[in-house]
Amino acid sequence: MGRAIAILAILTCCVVTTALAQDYSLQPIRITSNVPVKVSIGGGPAVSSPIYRAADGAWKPLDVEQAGGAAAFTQPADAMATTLVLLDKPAWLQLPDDEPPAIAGIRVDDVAVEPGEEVKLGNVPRAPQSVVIAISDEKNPLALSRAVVSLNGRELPASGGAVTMSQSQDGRQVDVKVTIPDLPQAAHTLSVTLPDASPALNTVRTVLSFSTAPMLANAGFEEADSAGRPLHWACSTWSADAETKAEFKIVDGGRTGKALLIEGIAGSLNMVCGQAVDLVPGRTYVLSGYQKSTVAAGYASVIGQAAGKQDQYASMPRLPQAEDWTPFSWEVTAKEDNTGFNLYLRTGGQGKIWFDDVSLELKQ
Ligand SMILES: [Ca+2]
Ligand SMILES: [Ca+2]
Repeated sequence: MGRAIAILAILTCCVVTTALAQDYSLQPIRITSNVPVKVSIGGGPAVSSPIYRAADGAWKPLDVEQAGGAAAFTQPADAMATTLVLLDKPAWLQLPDDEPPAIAGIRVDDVAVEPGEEVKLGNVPRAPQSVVIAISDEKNPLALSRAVVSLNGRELPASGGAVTMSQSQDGRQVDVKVTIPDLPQAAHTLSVTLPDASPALNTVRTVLSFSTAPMLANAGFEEADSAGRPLHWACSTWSADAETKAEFKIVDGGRTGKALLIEGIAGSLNMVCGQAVDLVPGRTYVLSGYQKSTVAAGYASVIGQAAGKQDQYASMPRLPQAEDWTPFSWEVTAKEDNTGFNLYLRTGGQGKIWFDDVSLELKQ
């Protein structure tokens, strides 16, 4: 059975290893019993420095009888419930080892990013082409044959792309290089799982997420709801009074197709159309688009939250009045330690402003 599984693993395995790589996999025997069971293993198993794990986690020598091509032992009294047995302890194995490997470094398109169990790259103009994850273990080699690399929940290379691994001579350091295939405009996750080659298979996992979707939905203002307001944008008046009258509409005559019209008509007028944006704190973004207007009142703001309250409140200078479609551009850096960012297109007072072909992108 164990052999059949091993063959299947070789056939389906995605991993290309270098000539240096050794097979560090072990064949530990897991025994679960509350009474001392006698275990006999036939087929002439290799027996060398046999050990077992006691209930307190310590590894101890195991008495093994060998006769007639079989190895037999009794589950020791201090290893009730569940224990692991290793009949053939390789010279490289260091025990005890209860620590999973560590993520020593991550490089995305050759640029170092902060390593961790969760790495959020946020919105990117295009998918990375290569991701290299350096993994190391203090005590034992890494079990490359048990590595799992998945893109959007599917193992590579079934999901496209490729994985190569290079392992250090002692086996304790591995660079996992993932070549990312062409991806649709959407949110993506890449996960890498790798255990050490100890009997417990202490495992490290890291998940990188990134999105190649446009940061703003319906940024060309072609889609309206049944009330004629822009889909994916929340439009409202802030600090309105009883006289406030304003309109938010998708209208014809855009720079391309349709456009967003915000019109202040009467009363106190502070008008916004906004949507949530997935900004990474510390990164700089460029908002660009086109506007025309009857008054010099339009602008945009990014508002972030910290500790559950509004914190970052960044606004661009007022846009000039413009009879024809006029481009604008504004750079904004997402404040550290903020989350829950929203971008607002806005205007104040009476008058009309049209927005079209807006985009928000990470600054290169
Ligand atoms: Ca370890
Ligand atoms: Ca348009």
